[in-house]
Amino acid sequence: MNESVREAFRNDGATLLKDCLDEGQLAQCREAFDWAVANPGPHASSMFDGSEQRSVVDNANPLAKDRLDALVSRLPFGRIFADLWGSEHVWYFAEEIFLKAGGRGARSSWHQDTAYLPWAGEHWANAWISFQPLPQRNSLEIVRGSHHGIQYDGTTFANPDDPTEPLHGHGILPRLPNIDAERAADPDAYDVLSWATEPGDVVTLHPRSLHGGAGVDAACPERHTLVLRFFGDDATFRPLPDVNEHYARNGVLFTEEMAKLNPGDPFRSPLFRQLV
Ligand SMILES: O=C(O)CCC(=O)C(=O)O
Repeated sequence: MNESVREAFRNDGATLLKDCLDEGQLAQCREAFDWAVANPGPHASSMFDGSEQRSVVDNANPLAKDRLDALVSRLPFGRIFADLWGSEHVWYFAEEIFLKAGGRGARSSWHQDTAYLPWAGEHWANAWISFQPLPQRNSLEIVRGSHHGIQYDGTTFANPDDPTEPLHGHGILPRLPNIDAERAADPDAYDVLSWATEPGDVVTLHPRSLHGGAGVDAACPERHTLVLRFFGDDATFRPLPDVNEHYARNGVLFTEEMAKLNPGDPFRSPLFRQLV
């Protein structure tokens, strides 16, 4: 791997891995994605307006775990992230899926995954794998370098009038800025990265990066994206605020396993498939 790619990920918190997956690997990812849509887990949310607007989001579906653990063993991400981070070991955490169809809206609100997941350290990455060619304006957007900036509160994702509605609240973490509103007033208000992608390309981002966007429109009416999450040697447990009934210090995924970890512990568990 070229040093400039490592440097981009380290400094910017995101980079495009061009032609990362071959046709066969991509077909296996697509099969796993389609299976996950057809077999939703306990964290799934979906919307269908009865005509054409449809969205599905699911996260760490326990029904899909064995299938996805087997899939990632056949993909090149262990080797890629070991090299990208300079980590001796790489583990697979879990997946998230995003289906957006109907050609209107459906931007993902800006957020940092680390407002929802008890994670700290440099060796974390989401591999964002979309199955359609995406113009830049329909692709994921990432605020450059924000993985090293402020840890904001999350958004509830539940208030269309306020995309910054705090997840944890009580003023524990700073409220998210309204990035879309600020950019509407000044397009240069944030240094935002995004790339047009072709099937086989993978956008990889540090999950603490502020990211969002990737809506659909008439020219790009549909997007199916499989996100696979990985971590390495410099990944630790960082408890979340524990101040409201919706969230615990361990987050909402693999909570029993997470309860065994103390602040600053290496993020390890036999539950997560070691790839390298
Ligand atoms: O694809 C999207 O709309 C959002 C992606 C995302 O939030 C993530 O990869 O963590």
